[in-house]
Amino acid sequence: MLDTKEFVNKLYDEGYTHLCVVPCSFAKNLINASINNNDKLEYVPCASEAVACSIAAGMKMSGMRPIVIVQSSGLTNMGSCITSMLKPYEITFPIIVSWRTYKSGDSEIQHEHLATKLPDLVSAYGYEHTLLDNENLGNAIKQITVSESARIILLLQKNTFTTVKLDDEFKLDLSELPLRSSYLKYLGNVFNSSDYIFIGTTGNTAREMYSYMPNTDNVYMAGNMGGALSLGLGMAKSGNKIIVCGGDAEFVMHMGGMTTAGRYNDSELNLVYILFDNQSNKSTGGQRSYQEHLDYIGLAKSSGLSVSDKIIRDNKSFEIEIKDAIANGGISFMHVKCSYDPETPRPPLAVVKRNSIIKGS
Ligand SMILES: Cc1ncc(C[n+]2csc(CCOP(=O)(O)OP(=O)(O)O)c2C)c(N)n1
Repeated sequence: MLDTKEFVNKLYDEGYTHLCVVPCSFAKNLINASINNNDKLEYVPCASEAVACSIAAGMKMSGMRPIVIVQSSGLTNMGSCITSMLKPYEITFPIIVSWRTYKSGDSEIQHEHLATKLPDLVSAYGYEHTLLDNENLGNAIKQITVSESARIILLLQKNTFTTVKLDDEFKLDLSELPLRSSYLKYLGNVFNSSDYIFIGTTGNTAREMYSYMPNTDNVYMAGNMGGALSLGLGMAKSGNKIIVCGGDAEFVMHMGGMTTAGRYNDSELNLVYILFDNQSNKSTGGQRSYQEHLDYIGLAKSSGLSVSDKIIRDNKSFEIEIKDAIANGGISFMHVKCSYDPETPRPPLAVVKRNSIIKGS
């Protein structure tokens, strides 16, 4: 393993200035070390990998020294930036991609394809790939400096970095807010014999739905981060009644989906997006999403969704608002603040695969 604090210090000594990141649990300790030492190596949390890549390109063009860190599924989001910006404009900087693996029978089906095809994808982008050395820190730093000016993508394996806890001053305190499970249990009780279909997003929302609302008709969207509202729109357009249980990081990843959805907000449709906002990426290690500057309700409203003006922070308000959203029809949006539940198990493969069953109207 690499000593994470030393690694960050060495990157700083080499002149690196920023880590442009969409979190992955493989990079959790590196992200924590960067946040703890933000004056040395600035942590730039990004809504999507496309955003991370473009910011890094701009930084490099302006004389800064960024490093991009994303997970394998996110490398696909960077495709346009890599092939139509980095390549033709000959911009290079280190790109570290965590290589998610897959075991047969595992329910993390979002990683199955790239578990074997990641090198082919890297090659199709016109890059070579190298495994980041996870034993020799000096060599790992050298690999990074080489990739500064070459088309090489560094692949990060699990357990490469030693444990670094986030300093207390950077930790979130959500203790005043209801647990997400309290809202989910309510949905589970009210909708258990209804014709509503629930979509759970990648991250912990889907996992918690499996534990806390087992008797509703649930689609567990293990991957496709950022696509839940659009998936819901597609399903709702054929007459299905849909409620999406989303997360704050998933919500912003492809926020353009909301501007498209707003065009279809009419009473024929039944679609509710509930943004369960725990201000963090719970499932990848609890990194803050740093999105407190966002007025989610204002964004949804100006995109054309039906919203109530209230940020929901308690169960009673939640019950009133979800009833209203259902009664009014159209496409509704709810911003619900919540705190952390203990870890719950992932839905098993057979349950996740039910996603592929066509749900007719
Ligand atoms: C394209 C892509 N990039 C990154 C990830 C890694 N990832 C999985 S879940 C997640 C964070 C989800 O956070 P949020 O939506 O707020 O839900 P929470 O886990 O907090 O409930 C991330 C970054 C991914 N699955 N796909």
